[in-house]
Amino acid sequence: MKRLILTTVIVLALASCTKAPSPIYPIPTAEQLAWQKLETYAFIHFGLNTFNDMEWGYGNTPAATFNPENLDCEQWAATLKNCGMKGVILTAKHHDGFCLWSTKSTDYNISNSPYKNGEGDIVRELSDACRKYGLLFGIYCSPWDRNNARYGYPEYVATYHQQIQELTSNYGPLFEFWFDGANGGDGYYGGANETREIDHNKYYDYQRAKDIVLSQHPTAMIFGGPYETVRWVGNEKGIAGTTNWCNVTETGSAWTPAEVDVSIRPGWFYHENEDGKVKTLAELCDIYYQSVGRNANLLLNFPVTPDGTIHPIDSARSVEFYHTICNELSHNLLAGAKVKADNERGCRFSASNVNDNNPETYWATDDENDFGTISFSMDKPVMMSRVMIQEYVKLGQRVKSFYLEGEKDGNWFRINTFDETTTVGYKRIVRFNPVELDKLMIYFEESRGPLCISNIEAY
Ligand code: FUL
Repeated sequence: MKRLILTTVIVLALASCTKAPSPIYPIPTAEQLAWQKLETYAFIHFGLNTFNDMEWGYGNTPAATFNPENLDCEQWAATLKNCGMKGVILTAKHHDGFCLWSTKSTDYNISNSPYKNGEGDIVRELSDACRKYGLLFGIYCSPWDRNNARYGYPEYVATYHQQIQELTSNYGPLFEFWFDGANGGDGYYGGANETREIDHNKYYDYQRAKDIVLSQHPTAMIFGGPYETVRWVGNEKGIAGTTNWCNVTETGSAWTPAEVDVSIRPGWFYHENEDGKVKTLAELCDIYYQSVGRNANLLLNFPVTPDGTIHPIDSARSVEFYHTICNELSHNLLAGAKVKADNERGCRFSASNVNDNNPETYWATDDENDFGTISFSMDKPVMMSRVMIQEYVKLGQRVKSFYLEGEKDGNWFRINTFDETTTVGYKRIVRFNPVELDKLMIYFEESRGPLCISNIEAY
């Protein structure tokens, strides 16, 4: 009997409880959401270009010039782990067509180089090191191939698919596959030395290419081509827009979050004359706030040296960068603050969900409230210079604009953020000059529907 009463009470409580807001499409897949939580991972550009001081090999550089003498993929993995990277994407083949594994698809590969007397396989070495160091592994395989005689003809497409097949079959789980966007132009092409143009959306049969990847790696993200699941941010400077929606694509309105790719040096490949041009700590921190802080993932490139290691300057700088960011965002000043909102949907959608440390709970407003304010009262005045906001993006990205106000000794004032404050998405971090506050207020001015905010922190 007691049990019956209890069940009835629970059922009644649930029935009287408001429904969750309806999703606003598009919404992310579970895989896209997991990918977005990675936030930072590394790129490695390494290949024939490394040994010939080039960025875009023409496709005729001899394979014999590939000879790293102290190659150590564990040094790469350890370095990347030490600077907080969650994974690494390797240029298994760049535009010059040279393959870092002993592919059956072309002779232009590592087995015809002096490295380990032709027995080497860098895709294997790095994927093994990643497993050992707890990093995810991804692959870049350039569709453009300036070496292949049949590039531009139907036969090359089968060759390209074979390369993808080999790379997706033999090296364990992949978290991302990169089809680069640079396509067609001049090249060696087996000695033809000419310019070949292709229609990159049609030529490569990207549907098939994607199917090959996903059939073995169903959770992998696809970068590039018409069926991509993550998109290029549009520049290689390390900057996402202050307004950054996850539903902007060339072809439609699918959820396609942005990835910010940028090199720690000016070039993607190593050049000795860039040893003094490694990005400064301040530049790297700006890049972080302008990528991860603007609802995008950061893909930070490390050009491996001809020796076969990550250069000590790059390694030291990136570790310093990681520690700086960790320090800046380590102590949440809103933990324990009193939270109040002007509108709450009720039940499990209360405002206090934004600082309960649980990404699965969120503050939601009523259906007619596509705006709202939330305030935090601190026990004692605190100095802050950064606010982080996260939407519950499982139900879609909503916020279109917001701003911050602070209160000190009873006076309210607007906080001048460095960035324009428009979209939020999975994560938005805004910076401002340090201010001392008793209270913080966030005004969400406009949204595509009721607000769904899962987390708010300040530092
Ligand atoms: C570009 C390429 O052309 C560059 O060489 C580099 O690989 C970069 C990540 O993508 O499209």
